[in-house]
Amino acid sequence: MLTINLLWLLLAPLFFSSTAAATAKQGCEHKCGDLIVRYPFGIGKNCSIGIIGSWFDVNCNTSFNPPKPFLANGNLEIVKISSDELRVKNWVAMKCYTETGDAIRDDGININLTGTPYSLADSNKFTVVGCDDQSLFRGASDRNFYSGCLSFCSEREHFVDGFCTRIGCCQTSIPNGLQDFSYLLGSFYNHTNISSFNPCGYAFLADQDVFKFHESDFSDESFRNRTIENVPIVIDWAIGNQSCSVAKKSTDYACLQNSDCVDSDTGLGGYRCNCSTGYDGNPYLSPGCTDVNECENNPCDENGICTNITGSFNCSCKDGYFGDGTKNGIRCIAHQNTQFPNKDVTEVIQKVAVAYDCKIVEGVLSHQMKQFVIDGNKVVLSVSAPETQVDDTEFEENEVYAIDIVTSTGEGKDQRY
Ligand SMILES: *[C@@H]1O[C@H](CO)[C@@H](O)[C@H](O)[C@H]1NC(C)=O
Ligand SMILES: *[C@@H]1O[C@H](CO)[C@@H](O)[C@H](O)[C@H]1NC(C)=O
Ligand SMILES: *[C@@H]1O[C@H](CO)[C@@H](O)[C@H](O)[C@H]1NC(C)=O
Ligand SMILES: *[C@@H]1O[C@H](CO)[C@@H](O)[C@H](O)[C@H]1NC(C)=O
Ligand SMILES: *[C@@H]1O[C@H](CO)[C@@H](O)[C@H](O)[C@H]1NC(C)=O
Ligand SMILES: *[C@@H]1O[C@H](CO)[C@@H](O)[C@H](O)[C@H]1NC(C)=O
Ligand SMILES: *[C@@H]1O[C@H](CO)[C@@H](O)[C@H](O)[C@H]1NC(C)=O
Ligand SMILES: *[C@@H]1O[C@H](CO)[C@@H](O)[C@H](O)[C@H]1NC(C)=O
Ligand SMILES: *[C@@H]1O[C@H](CO)[C@@H](O)[C@H](O)[C@H]1NC(C)=O
Ligand SMILES: *[C@H]1O[C@@H](CO)[C@H](O)[C@@H](O)[C@@H]1NC(C)=O
Repeated sequence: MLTINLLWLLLAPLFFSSTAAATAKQGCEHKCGDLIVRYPFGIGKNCSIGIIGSWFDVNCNTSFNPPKPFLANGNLEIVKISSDELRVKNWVAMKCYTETGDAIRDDGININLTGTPYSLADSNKFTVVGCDDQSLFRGASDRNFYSGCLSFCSEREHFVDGFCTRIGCCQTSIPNGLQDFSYLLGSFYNHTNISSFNPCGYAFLADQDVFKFHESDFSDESFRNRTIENVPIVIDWAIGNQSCSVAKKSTDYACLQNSDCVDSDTGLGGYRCNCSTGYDGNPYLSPGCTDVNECENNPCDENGICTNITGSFNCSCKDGYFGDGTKNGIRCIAHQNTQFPNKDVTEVIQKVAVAYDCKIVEGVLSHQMKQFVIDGNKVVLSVSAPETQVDDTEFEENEVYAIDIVTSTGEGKDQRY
């Protein structure tokens, strides 16, 4: 009995996670702690894309609980892997001062990713937090890029909570494609006079949508650790250093069936693969991207019929409806001569009268009109009453009616009788 139960537990993940199959290479682990590792990245021997060395290896260190994923034998801890970027834990420069202005701690940052498939994304903002701090960001490689920002303030300033507004916090843009860069902190007055509420200054890169500045950050001893943990740096990645057009001719071209090649926009060369519209899966893993059944969450009109076709879907309409069947286009419209009885009009007239707090005067009929016939046989009753009965009929195309309605604020009875 126990064996069977265990077997179930072991087999269940294989049966139910069909996406896991497309995530990692066969026989490879696809998770390290909470991180989902999607090929071309991989955990363990021969699990990542091999053609460009071991840059896509994820070192899953199980001596931590939960295990921590690091990039390519380095010390960059990965937070998230997406189809076009990576997020890693932050690098925070920090400089702290005593009351008398002596620097007691000075940690600068120096990163060199030259020769790797990785570079800083321009969605990062270079950020300085402090009230007597300035930092210079230097990006080397084959271009010389310098940028910087300074923040100067006293306790009396009005700090805007949640926003980096140049008061206590400043931010500046960086271009994408930087691989070799450094930053460290400097000060004008060594934090003298402000050390009571702001002993340290900080500089770091931050995904512009994630970092929120708070005044309490100035005196929070755990600010650096919190930022490292919670504010990721966005890293662009690419396969190799060739453009799509060149890579397509090579034997190790990575984009498999039904996928498109997308040139990296970092200026460093390289490309990524993307499933073509109407297909999904992992474009780097055999058999490539597969046809999606778009009809699963009906993309057509509610009275439409969806047909799954290769790479797309078609919409049409059910019997009794016409149109193109699409949700946002012509949709599906009921054929006009189906079920439109005269008593529907009687009901509508009644509803309008009620809305205006009026009564419809009984015994008034609307007649169909024909050529030379004013009062045709088909009629519409303006209000149903026990004394007046008319035949149930249905409206048809091209019929003409003279609508005759009398309303009253009184009883709705003709006083002449
Ligand atoms: C990794 O791949 C190489 C070349 O394909 C092969 O020689 C080697 O045995 C593989 N190693 C493992 C652990 O599968
Ligand atoms: C895992 O991390 C520990 C602690 O930092 C370190 O000593 C060890 O070498 C790491 N193991 C691997 C395989 O990287
Ligand atoms: C970064 O690494 C590249 C290649 O490894 C090297 O040429 C360059 O000088 C390094 N940059 C710095 C600032 O050390
Ligand atoms: C700040 O500290 C540095 C080094 O300790 C010193 O050279 C400089 O004069 C100090 N500046 C001020 C304004 O105290
Ligand atoms: C610090 O405070 C002293 C005394 O109030 C003042 O003389 C000095 O100018 C202040 N320094 C700065 C940098 O604000
Ligand atoms: C920050 O993290 C480091 C390393 O994990 C730890 O040694 C240090 O005590 C932490 N600092 C604070 C203020 O939590
Ligand atoms: C492109 O990558 C290849 C192999 O990784 C390397 O030998 C070559 O120098 C790179 N070319 C450029 C322009 O970086
Ligand atoms: C990949 O394709 C999806 C859907 O077709 C699109 O939204 C996305 O922008 C594409 N990514 C790249 C890097 O081209
Ligand atoms: C899908 O719609 C197109 C355009 O209306 C039509 O040409 C095609 O034959 C349809 N395909 C199927 C499988 O219904
Ligand atoms: C559309 O749906 C997918 C997923 O179920 C199938 O794999 C495809 O074969 C199917 N395409 C066609 C043309 O039927």
